[in-house]
Amino acid sequence: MKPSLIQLCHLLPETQAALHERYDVTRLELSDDPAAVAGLDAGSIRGVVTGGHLGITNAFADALPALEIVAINGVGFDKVDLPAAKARGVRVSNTPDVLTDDVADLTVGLAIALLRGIVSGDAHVRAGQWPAGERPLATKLSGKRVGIYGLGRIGSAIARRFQSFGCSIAYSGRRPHDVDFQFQESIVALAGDSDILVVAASASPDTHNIVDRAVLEALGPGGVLVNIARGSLVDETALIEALRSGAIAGAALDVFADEPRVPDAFFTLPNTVLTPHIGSATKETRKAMGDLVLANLDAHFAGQPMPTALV
Ligand code: 8YV
Repeated sequence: MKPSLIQLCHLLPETQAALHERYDVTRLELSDDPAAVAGLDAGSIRGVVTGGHLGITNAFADALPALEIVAINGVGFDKVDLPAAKARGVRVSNTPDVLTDDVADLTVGLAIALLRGIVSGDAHVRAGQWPAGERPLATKLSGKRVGIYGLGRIGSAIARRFQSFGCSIAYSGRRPHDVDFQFQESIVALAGDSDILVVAASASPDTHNIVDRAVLEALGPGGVLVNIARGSLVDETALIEALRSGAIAGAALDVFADEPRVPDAFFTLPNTVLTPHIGSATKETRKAMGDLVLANLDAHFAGQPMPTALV
């Protein structure tokens, strides 16, 4: 008999097909209401497949007494209570590495789009405004000082890309790494020495709203913020205020505190570039992520070690 799974996130059709071949899959929306699983034989559900941005709540997991594995289709595990999973003997896997390039590529793309006015330039041409006048001059990227908060796998890939633009790299985070980049003890100090502040750390209670008013003031009127990590790392109220007042020059954001809801205030701020959490959203990467989700599930149900286990 195929093991029964609940699928909470969207998957590519080929991943979906492979999942259905091997497992008995029920597609559901994540909910804290135990009624969400009421129509199912909850006691038969042995696995949950979920997105990094979705995770699983303890209430949902608790409604599944036979749960053995939560396979995250993403690198972030901030929406899964790992200690609670461990205490219950539920295993958790994620999909690191395979999405690193895409997230790092997007970071550089966002920085260039913001500094060079690519999005507003595109709108200008499409609106037929070019004959009426030139766009204001933009800001150069090459050679700028880039500060990276969170020099993990993704932060390091971002650093390598900006290095190839002749940018200097500094970083901050939990601890210094064995790298040639300058380590700053605090994110305020990092922001104070950066033209471009990139948020690449994972979300946790320690990093909640870590980019606050003091950090934005340190970044200053010439500085820009790029966030490709999680919206919860940035105090959005302070950011909107800083963008309005000119305390910083601009922000490029792929992630928001309450996705997919984005504060209306961002829509009217011309010094922003906003994307809908597309860091890993390419066909190639989503295929690789799906393959890794399947590999983790298959290993678990075969009694083998999972390739990318968190717990
Ligand atoms: C995706 C992500 O949005 O990897 C993560 O943690 O947030 C993104 O890659 C998501 O996980 C896709 O399901």
